[in-house]
Amino acid sequence: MEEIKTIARNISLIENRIGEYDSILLNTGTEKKAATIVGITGAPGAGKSTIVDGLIAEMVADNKTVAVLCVDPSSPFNMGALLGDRIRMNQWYTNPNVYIRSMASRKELGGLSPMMIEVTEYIKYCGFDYVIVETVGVGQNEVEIAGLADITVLILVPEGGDEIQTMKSGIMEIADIFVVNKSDRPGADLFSRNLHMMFPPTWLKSKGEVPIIKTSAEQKTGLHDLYSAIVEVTRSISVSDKKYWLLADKVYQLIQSARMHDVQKDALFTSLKESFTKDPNFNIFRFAKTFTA
Ligand SMILES: Nc1nc2c(ncn2[C@@H]2O[C@H](COP(=O)(O)OP(=O)(O)OP(=O)(O)O)[C@@H](O)[C@H]2O)c(=O)[nH]1
Ligand SMILES: [Mg+2]
Repeated sequence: MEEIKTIARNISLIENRIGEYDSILLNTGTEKKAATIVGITGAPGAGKSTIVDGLIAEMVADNKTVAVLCVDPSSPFNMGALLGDRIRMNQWYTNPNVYIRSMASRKELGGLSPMMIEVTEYIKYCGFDYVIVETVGVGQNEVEIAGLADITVLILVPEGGDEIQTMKSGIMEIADIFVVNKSDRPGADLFSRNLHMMFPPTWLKSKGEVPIIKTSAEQKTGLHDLYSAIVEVTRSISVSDKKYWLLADKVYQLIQSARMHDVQKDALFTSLKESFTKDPNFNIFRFAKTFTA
């Protein structure tokens, strides 16, 4: 494993797009062993961080090294959640086999920030056995995480009946493992059965049986089963076209963010306001052209 200090420093360079971040990224992956990337996604509060904490314990007990990337809530109202994560994963901060990094979520382009892809790709080749990426499943995030992760775990809760009714089929299709967390609450069995009945038959034919694991992250039950399922699924991963589409989408975003690096919305606002108020013949198309000429 690379030195934690070096990893932390390089991630900061990538996050802030400074120093030799470009060459760090361009040299990523050459002749190095890749970690298995496990994406953990699900609705806010489903128990993702508590599950990650339990998974770290399973991995460490199995003599594996693990890095965790979680996205800091961008809203100040969510600082409680962030502090909660810090406390939840507290015991691991001093463990030499574990590296936890929270990252600010910058969503200029919607969905996962390009920076998240960059950091994930970088850390994948730092010598860890596993990299766990926790993202809140809102909008497109779940689908995007599948483009990054080798294995995607979708965390649901027994009260999520309405949620599966309205779940976009894309989200179900990207999950390699379903978790029904908070199964200490009533309705977990019924929910799991209903969930299973919702799997599209065509999909089961192509993917085979998809594991549904019941956990109570809080009571620490089912976590060993979840880890075993992750190990099992990792053995049989096959890369599908869906993954290449998602990756192509990522590349598109990377190109977009590289080409747009000198265009900032705040600056656009100021400059537009000025032109608009000064120029009686203001024309939005001519204004836009001054940026693309
Ligand atoms: N009853 C019960 N509560 C749980 C369980 N797992 C987590 N919780 C609680 O659910 C709340 C949210 O847990 P988190 O692990 O922070 O959930 P999260 O999905 O990471 O939340 P965000 O990152 O904010 O989206 C906390 O109060 C946990 O203690 C469980 O298995 N059973
Ligand atoms: Mg969390």
